[in-house]
Amino acid sequence: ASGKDLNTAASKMSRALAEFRVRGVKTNIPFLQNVFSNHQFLHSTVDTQFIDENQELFNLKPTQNRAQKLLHYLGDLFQTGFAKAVRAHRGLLLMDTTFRDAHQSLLATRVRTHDLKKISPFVSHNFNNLYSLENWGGATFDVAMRFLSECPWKRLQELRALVPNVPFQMLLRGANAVGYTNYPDNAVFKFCEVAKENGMDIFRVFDSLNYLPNMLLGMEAAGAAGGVVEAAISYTGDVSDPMRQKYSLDYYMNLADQLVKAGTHILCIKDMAGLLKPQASKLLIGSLRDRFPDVPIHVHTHDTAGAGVAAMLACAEAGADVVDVAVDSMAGMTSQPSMGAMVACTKGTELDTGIVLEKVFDYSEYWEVARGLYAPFDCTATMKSGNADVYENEIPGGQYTNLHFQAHSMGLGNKFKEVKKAYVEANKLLGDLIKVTPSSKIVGDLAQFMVQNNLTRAEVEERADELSFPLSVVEFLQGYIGIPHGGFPEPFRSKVLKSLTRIEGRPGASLPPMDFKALEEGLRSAHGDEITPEDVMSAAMYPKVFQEFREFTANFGPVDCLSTRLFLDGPKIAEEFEVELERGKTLHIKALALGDLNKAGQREVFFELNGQLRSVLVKDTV
Ligand code: 3PY
Ligand code: ZN
Repeated sequence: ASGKDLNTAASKMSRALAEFRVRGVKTNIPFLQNVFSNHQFLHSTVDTQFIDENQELFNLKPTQNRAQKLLHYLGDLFQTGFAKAVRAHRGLLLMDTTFRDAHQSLLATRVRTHDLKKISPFVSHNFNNLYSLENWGGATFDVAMRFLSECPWKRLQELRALVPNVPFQMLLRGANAVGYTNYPDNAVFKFCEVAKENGMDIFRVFDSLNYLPNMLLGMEAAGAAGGVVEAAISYTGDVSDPMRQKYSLDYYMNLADQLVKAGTHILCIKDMAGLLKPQASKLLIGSLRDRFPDVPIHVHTHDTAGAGVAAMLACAEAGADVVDVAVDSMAGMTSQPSMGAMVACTKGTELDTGIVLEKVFDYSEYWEVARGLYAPFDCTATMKSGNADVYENEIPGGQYTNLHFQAHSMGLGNKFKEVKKAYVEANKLLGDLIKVTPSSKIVGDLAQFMVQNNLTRAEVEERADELSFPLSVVEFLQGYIGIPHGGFPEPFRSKVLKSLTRIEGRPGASLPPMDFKALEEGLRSAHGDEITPEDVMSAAMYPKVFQEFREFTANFGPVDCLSTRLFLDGPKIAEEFEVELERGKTLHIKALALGDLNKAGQREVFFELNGQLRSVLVKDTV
């Protein structure tokens, strides 16, 4: 294989397999037998096309337990091979966040599977040298069901089918999985297992307090599922500022030591607020590179202050293997730095990404149009730029946009500045936390509480025993999400909690295991027999949201098949359109007319459906 081919998912896999072959191990495992008896694999070069054309060779269908165990062993070799290929790769690798964090940060996570699917073949054909495509986890799981009325698992399955050749990456909130609070351990394990079965490859695992026991749990769950484990240290403060002692270089190096010792395949610095300045990048990434020469380093940032490209270049120069970008029209501000800028700035240098700039332009053009469909959710409706004040308030990208939006919609537009100031004070009250979902929400809740009640930090501290704090704040102090670096703030904690219980150690350790059988039975009696293991996991993560999603689909059908304009705005009178329910099953619909309002406040709406007149009665909202 040429050096360039080593970028591709197929050659990463084949490298790992080849390494296995070199060791001379014989196997009875069908999929390896398949691959090893394939003449092309054994005797010629392979690239992504090899996977595209020989997908049956990679069907993992273990028939017995021994095979399953061996697969674990082989899976482990594969991950190791993957990590080695990443380290050996020349040039900078990119993760594309357009399908997840970019729209979580700019469009309130509203991008629908429909629009992701349309561009997926293009990504598969033109971006097969990406390190990975981040397309799942974080807030997407919740939002898919809650606001888009679509199944997050179906998204994963459909994208996997359309993009078989680029590794998929998800964001796992450690012991919080894809939720906002700790789940029982077995729920996190099962979640990772089902995610892996549905096509997920790389699990970025973080904890919102960098609380090691929570991180280890998530890493173990991802590893046991056979995923590539990418342990992520959430970054706050400024390692290049000698005045910022709490989150110093030593703090990060010690944490990295523990994560590497625990066997992470990839080490990630997750700069969720975009605080990593070029100077700090040099120091932190340079030190990590020296300490762990064999461990791939991946860096994530947000461009809120506008220094994202500069910081990621500094990280790459200091030895990072992979950095995160979003396509140009979905980049910048609270999203990731621009893919086009990174590709152009590294072109022809040692860090050349191998990505074709012209293809980035085409990709960006698609998203510029698609982004327009989501205008009602677009942060640029009110927010016109990023702001370097993020270095002071340390608000994560997605939350920065949310708080701005909330301040505006509550008529507190000019209060955003006040909310940001309160956020700084709330953070100090809580002991200067790492701030990322869900700890960031706790700080945000306290900040809004302070603004609404016109309270200063000194007043909150003084009156802590009599104020009714938001529940999230109280639960945090009780220890529901883990223990912050440096411990809980005292005497604030004792004043707020009084005699309320305090959880010792890792919260998940004291939660009873989830009973999946009982959960499944409950779902069957509520929604009928067609309940999949994926549905059980959706309900395990979000019981109420899942129930409402199922009720909605039972009433309104598969709305995920509608185009985004139809889904958000509905049809115009006389408009004709097609809805593809599945391949070969297309509905031709024409919206004809609205009838008069009846006494019950309903209106008859007339359609032509596949040439036949149809009408439905709907509650009038005009
Ligand atoms: C999430 O948890 O959704 C995040 O994006 C954190 O940065
Ligand atoms: Zn992020």
